[in-house]
Amino acid sequence: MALTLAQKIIKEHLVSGEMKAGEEISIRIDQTLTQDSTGTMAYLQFEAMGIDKVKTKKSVAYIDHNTIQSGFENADDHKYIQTVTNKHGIYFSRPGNGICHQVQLERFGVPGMTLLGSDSHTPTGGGLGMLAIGAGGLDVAVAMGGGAYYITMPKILNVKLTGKLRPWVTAKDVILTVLRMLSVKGGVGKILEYTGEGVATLSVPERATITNMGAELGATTSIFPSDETTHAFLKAQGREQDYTPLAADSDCIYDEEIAVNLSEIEPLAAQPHSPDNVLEVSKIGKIKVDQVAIGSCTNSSYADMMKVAAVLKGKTVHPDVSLVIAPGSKQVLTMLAQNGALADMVAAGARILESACGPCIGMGQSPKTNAISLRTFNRNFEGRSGTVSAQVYLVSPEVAAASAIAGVLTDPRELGEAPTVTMPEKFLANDNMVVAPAENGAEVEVVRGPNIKPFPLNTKMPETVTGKSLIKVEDNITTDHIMPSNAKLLPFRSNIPHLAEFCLTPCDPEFPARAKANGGGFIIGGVNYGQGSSREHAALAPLYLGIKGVLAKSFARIHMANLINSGILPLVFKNEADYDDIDMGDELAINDAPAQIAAGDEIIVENLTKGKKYVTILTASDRQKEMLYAGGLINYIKMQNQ
Ligand code: MIC
Ligand code: SF4
Repeated sequence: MALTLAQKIIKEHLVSGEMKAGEEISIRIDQTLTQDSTGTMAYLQFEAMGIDKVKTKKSVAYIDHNTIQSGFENADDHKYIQTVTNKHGIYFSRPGNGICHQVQLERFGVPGMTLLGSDSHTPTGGGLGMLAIGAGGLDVAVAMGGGAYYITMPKILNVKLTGKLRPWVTAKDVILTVLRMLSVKGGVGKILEYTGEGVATLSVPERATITNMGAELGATTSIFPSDETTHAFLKAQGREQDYTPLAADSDCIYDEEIAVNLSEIEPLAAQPHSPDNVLEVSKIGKIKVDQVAIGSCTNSSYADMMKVAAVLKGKTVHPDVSLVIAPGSKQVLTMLAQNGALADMVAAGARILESACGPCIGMGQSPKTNAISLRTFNRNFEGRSGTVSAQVYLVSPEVAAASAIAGVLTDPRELGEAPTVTMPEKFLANDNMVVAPAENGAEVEVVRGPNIKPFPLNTKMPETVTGKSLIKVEDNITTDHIMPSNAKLLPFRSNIPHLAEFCLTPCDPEFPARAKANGGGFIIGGVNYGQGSSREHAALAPLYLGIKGVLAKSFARIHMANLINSGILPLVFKNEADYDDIDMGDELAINDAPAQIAAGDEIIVENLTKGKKYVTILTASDRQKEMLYAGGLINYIKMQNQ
């Protein structure tokens, strides 16, 4: 049978299940990545599994998120991750080496392999023709231990690219176009596969910008073929041996298809507060800008930075704009330093940050009150910058640089001829900031600072699951709402009791106290509940607060998996109108819960306060049902090992 590229890679890695959209399958994982803000938890869970050495082809732990060390916590976490990875056969990318997705693309990604990462932007690897998927830390821990990764077989959506980008129009504008077409929930349950003659016009880093931000569509992943462009990129990285040509069969059948003509795209921006709120820069107009931030795993490649440097060269940043730039990796930063582009940036007035996530996750550089901030990042959720009143626009590096000079949002086409940046024949490859695992792990002592607290474990599912409706939230609630992350909270990623005090507080500051006072209960959510990051803290903090179930109109993929991994029921209203019926404080009950779950997909939730019954749907495989009975994945694994 003719297969798409994603299907080919899945077939090659299939451990169980049938490759039919909607069916549960499991796949073998070749590579894993973790970063520090999800890594501490993932390694604590890996340790709990009692496995000596990782069983993957390559596992890498990055330190890139929690890099501001304003207290001992982050440094303690770094040390814990460095020692625990050294012990268990995992490579350690030291702070300063770069953002996980950028470095993985440059140094480790291999076309045709599977990559599972405890970060939602892991699909960046799809730019190299990898099947790269973001997941909760626990799923990554299981994969490191050699366990298969379970997903629902996605539909394959063909994004057919024709034409060629015009000057000043970028890969960022391509993915913003797709976001405008499909919305932040349009990719749920799908893999986006890019094909067509337009593919050959895009470089690997440009492809990676597109697959990276596929996460904002809610897609399982996105993938480009591996072709001569991929070959040249890997060769320039000194990794020609990792190249294999890969493409879909010419007669394969896609479940869905959209067409994007690259020649028609204009410079775009995603307006506050959602990545799909997209409009042409020229239509938004020349709004005054207070901050410009360039970097992140979406747009911090060598080529992006060189274009920014070319725009800034010989100019001065507008006096009312703070321009910060974080080159994506040590490779990029070193090359900019050597060829003089860094000097052009500094001379123009840019504030250079270390190669890390930085402002993208609110780790510093929060803008001023009511600021307009232009960012080359991938998420502009309200408050994510660390300043609740800030208005964040997502733009290309070219728009960002042009606007930093002008002081107002600027369509870079006004600048005349666009700079041409060619890929270097050789990237500067020096992996001296990647520490190889110890030969003899048994001799390594794992260092645990006082910030490392045990993670919460659920208990077996009771016969009757009861509790109050503790909060009712709108559509598109992000994990940034559920478990806010900023410079003040990120240092506590290994301290769930502390984090739980902030759970859902952007929606309702009283939620944690109410949940505790009631001994837990239920969350009522709208459409696409839990979109955004892979952080399982958005499930672990509710678990700690006693949350038993979330009743929502629909869920984002990774968050739903994280809830089940924590033994929390993700239930979807069969009839969306029932959402309106439930009020905060209503007493809810699921009678004979395990029996109802065993009997099928429909679970009856009773509203004891209103004397009503709601039909909800639990989309869970038999294996996930077992996990729910056991009280989460760790308890399930423990039971199986008994
Ligand atoms: C994000 O961009 O939201 C993060 C921070 O990278 C998260 C991971 C995390 O919360 O630690 C993600 O995308 O998964
Ligand atoms: Fe880091 Fe931002 Fe990328 Fe998340 S989206 S991995 S915070 S750069």
